Amino acid sequence: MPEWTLNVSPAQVRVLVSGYQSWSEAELRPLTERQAVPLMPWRHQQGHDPAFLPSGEAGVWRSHTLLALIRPDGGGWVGCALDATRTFTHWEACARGEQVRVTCTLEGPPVEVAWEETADVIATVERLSARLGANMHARTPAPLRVWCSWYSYYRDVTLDAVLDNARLARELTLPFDVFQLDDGFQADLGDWLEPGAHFGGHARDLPAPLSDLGFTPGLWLAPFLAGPTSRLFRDHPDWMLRGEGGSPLPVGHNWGGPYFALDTTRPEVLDWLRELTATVRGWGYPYLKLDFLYGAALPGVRHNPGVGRAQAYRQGLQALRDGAGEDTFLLGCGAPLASSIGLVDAMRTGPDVAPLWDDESRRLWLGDATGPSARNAVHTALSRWYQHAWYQPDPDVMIARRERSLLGDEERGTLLGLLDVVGGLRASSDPIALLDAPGLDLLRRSLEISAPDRPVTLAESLGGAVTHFTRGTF
Ligand code: 9PG
Repeated sequence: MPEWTLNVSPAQVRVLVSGYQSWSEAELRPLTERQAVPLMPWRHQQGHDPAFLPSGEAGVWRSHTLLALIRPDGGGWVGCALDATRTFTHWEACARGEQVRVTCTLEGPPVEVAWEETADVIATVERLSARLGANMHARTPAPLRVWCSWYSYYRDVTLDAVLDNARLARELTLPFDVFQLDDGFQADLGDWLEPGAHFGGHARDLPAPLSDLGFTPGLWLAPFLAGPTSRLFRDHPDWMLRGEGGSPLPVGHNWGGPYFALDTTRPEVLDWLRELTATVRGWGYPYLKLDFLYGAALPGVRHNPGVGRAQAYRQGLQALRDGAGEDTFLLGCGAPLASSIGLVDAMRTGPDVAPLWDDESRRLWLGDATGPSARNAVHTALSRWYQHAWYQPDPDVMIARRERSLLGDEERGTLLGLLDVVGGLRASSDPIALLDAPGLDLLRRSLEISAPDRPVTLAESLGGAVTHFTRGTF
């Protein structure tokens, strides 16, 4: 375990940390503060790495893959894994009197790790992050503009609602590339190929009319999950990741109950995953949002115990990529970040946006900034700006509507400004018929991709405001 002792007063230092998956918190904070640990134990699986939770002690900060310490003059130290395919890299910075101790622990086979002292932390973070991306052959495609059904229709989505929005978008010449159907179309969690009763159709019937309207059809899947009432779970209980006692391990609580994950060390599971993405690709979906991917990376008992968590995850994702083909655009979500480089085109880099700015009671009192809010989404995505070298970042949707939203005008403006800084994928979920003229104008502005066709550094995009961010005032 590499370890470094730095002769710097902890009170002088801010620390840049990132949780391992899309929804986990990432932030830049004074080292002497306390990294929050969610009070609700079930959030430890859904938003964090249960094998590497924050310690909860003041002056101790944990981070996955990359960690940076910044002095007031902008100099400091940066550590970064330079490969991350089969290994999780765990960093810890710890205040010790007038020194700081940093340790790096690998969960998985050895990988090359960089550690540098630098006069310019931001530039060094960018450079090391780019090396990691290059080692893993990051995909950095052109940004897409996506309409997604989730943040207004949620699970009540219908085939007609998506088509009505697509028709209106065409009529108003809104510049979307993709129309993406989210959660709510399927018979059950895991039974993706059969329609749910209320959806009013079958997901395979959507691509033709969407393509006729000139949009690329997109589909949401949580391909590593199975609900307890699903046919997938009933037919293949032996395919599930297990707990120490031998029964299927619940890997989270959503959809009204616990849910389970597939064990991606089983060859028959990999076959199923390949077949799944090949099937939906065959229905006419060249854009897939692959969600809740963390399920395959959790600690648990696997069929092949010789395959570690990071490696099990990666081979599951590889199977999804193989089935989908190279020409399908894959967006990862709820996914281990560094372990996905090279296999996904884009990645959600924060928790969900919601039509409200902040959920303070959950964030501050319950220690959980992984819940849906505009603040959590943009704050976390911004704190991962350097990951643009790994994939196209997805900071989640803009909310332009005034109706059915608690966001004020200023908050909508701030959300748009920060989404613009993060760059990457542009998305909206507003029911288009709900938008008045200023709302439509705001939506059009949010779909303008102002970022140049090369990655932008934080310093470039924020200009003078970079000190505001690095001082941790946001
Ligand atoms: C569909 C949604 C949308 C959304 C995704 C994801 O921790 N949680 O319980 C949790 C539940 C849902 C969630 C994120 C976290 O949202 O990010 O865009 O696709 O699933 O169910």
